Amino acid sequence: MIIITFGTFDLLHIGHIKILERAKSLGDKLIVGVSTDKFSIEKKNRKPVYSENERKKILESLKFVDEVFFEESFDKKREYIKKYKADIFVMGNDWNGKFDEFNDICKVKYFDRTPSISTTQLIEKISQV
Ligand code: C2G
Repeated sequence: MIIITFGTFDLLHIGHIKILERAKSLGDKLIVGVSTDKFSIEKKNRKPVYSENERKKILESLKFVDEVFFEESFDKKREYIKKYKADIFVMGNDWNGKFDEFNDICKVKYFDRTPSISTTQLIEKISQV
């Protein structure tokens, strides 16, 4: 079973690790679409702290991540799912229901987010040190 998930994964933290680990536990291969800097800025209205190449390399270093590619936009999702022949598409439930349209080509699963941690909170906490 091939699992696919997407995200910016900036300042990788335990919330990211948990969803990636749970995603991998559903199958044999986990493919991650890491958002390009340009797409991340469109989504979050701020530049990621780590560049797209750094975020890609950090994800590639995780033992439960098998392949990482650059996610350029929301509307290429169907193309990515088909290209990587994903059986299951995993996202955190902050996206609950948002990707159900892809249920015709794969199983869409939403996992609970890890509470009280986010990249934005981390940046705020670090800037107060
Ligand atoms: N996440 C989580 N718990 C947190 C923070 C994040 O489970 N405390 C999950 C998110 O739900 C998401 C993944 O980690 O599934 C990556 O989070 P982000 O880097 O914030 O990704 P996002 O901006 O939601 O990008 O096309 C989809 C988008 O690229 C998703």
